[in-house]
Amino acid sequence: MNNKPKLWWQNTTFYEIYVPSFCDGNGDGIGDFPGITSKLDYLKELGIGGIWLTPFYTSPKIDNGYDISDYYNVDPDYGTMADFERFIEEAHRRDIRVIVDLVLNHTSSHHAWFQESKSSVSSPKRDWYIWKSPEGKALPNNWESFFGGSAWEWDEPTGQYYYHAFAKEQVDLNWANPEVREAMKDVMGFWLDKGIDGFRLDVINFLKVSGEFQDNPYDDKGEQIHRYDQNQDGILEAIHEICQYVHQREGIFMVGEVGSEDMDILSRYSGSGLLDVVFNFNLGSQEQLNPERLYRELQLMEAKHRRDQLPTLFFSSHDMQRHISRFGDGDPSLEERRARLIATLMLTAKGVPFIYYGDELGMRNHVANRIEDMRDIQGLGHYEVALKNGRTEEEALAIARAKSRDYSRSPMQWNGEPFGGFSSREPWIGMGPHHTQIHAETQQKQTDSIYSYYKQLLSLRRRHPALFGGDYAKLEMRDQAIVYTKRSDEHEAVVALNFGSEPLQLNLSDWANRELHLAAASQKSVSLDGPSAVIPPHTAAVWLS
Ligand code: TEU
Ligand code: CA
Repeated sequence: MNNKPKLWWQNTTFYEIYVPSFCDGNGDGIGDFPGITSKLDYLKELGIGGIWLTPFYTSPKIDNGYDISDYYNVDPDYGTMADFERFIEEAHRRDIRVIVDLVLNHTSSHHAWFQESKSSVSSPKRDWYIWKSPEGKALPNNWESFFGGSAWEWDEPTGQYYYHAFAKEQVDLNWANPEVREAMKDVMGFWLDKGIDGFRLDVINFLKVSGEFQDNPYDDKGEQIHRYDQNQDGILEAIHEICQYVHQREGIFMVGEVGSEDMDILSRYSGSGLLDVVFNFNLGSQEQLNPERLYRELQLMEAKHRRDQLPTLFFSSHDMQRHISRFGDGDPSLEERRARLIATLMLTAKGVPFIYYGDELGMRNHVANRIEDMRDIQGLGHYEVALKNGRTEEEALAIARAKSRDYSRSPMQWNGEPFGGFSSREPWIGMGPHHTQIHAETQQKQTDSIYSYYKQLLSLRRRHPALFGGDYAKLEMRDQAIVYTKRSDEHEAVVALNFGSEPLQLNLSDWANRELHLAAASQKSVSLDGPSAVIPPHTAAVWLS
């Protein structure tokens, strides 16, 4: 990427809103559009430029909306079409762009297309999904669903199996069928006409499965390797077709979820004629904080992106645990300091940042202790499978907790009220820990809160060319610190992220050609003596010229 952004998304910081958990406007315990719209001033004040909305279309919500039964409507739990239109209008009025999450890979089993498809083997929509007749009732192959068990579901009336990479209520479409591709382009056109600014495309590398249906291999831990059910031949043609259609309209941004940590696989999917960017999970998905690994991944991102590609920067999502909890080593005194280091990395490094709602407040993981409190189909699905395989309830619960994605989905913590100001009644999912202390209302008033630190970083990133654009001039590891210089024309930024437990000495004149000023520090105590600086343990500092 050349260091001067030309397209709006190249210098935009996005904010992911998990729609059911952000703000409940009508008091039914579920987040909705009137709620989200009422919080746009908060987002403007924070300084974000784009919103990613998770699916809000009509859905039985087996997987919280990633199972769409009507692509042309808003689910009544989330409001009306008029509420959605008003939200777009109000976001745009504040110069906030909106991208919507679209699930092209599968529909809900309640969708009229699937109902038609399963009505008979000769249905005109039979071939819209992936049906297989094996010998007798033997499974077509060993492919596993991500939510536990086989990816094949038997349909007794028509005597065939259908394929589902996720829940059996999320049926995979057959993208080899041109009618499917046309139908989905129509869906995209519909939402573009509503004025949205782009799409986040769910599991976009799943659209094709191998036509030979070979068994998948297993790794040495016994986990299936998804070799034949994703990243298959023909996938890029399908994505190219969608992108060409969407990019006929100017300025529409397309970010793809390609669930892979392999940068060589990822890099196939973006660039000219394809997606604008893909989520690179390699950086933010580590289970524990490992600065060397972060450094290596940053180097790899630099090496593996061509100049027409830009990486993404994110550390939490609705599928991941919150980084503050993952990286805190269970030590409350480290959690927030490390979270501020990560925020600094995310908002100063090269790439398109995606903040996950509540991370700007330091919201912690929510833990469902009992199976009755668990909401996520991925946790619940594996629980059922474990019980079926003869595990005890206790063992099954442990497995379910390892698989569940509830951790990061608890309601946004707006204030100290019992339901966090999210809702007036008990929300659909439990509140996060310490929610009466950790919330927006107090943090907005405190200049030294993590919220205020995010706000400061966002403001720097919006203003400074070496931060919103810029290429790395240097990227190094010093003991346990990652240090980099970014440059854009005459502008320079130096960022030091001291993850270690010892102070870091830095001679700034080694890093930049110009005189720098300290623009932000994650703790108060960075000391400067001429061009030499001392950065305390677990502290980040940003200098600008
Ligand atoms: O996630 C895709 C995906 O690969 C996840 O299942 C991921 O592997 C898992 O969550 C890791 O714990 C997307 C959406 O982001 C997710 O919320 C949906 O459940 C899924 O697609 C199906 O639509
Ligand atoms: Ca509601």
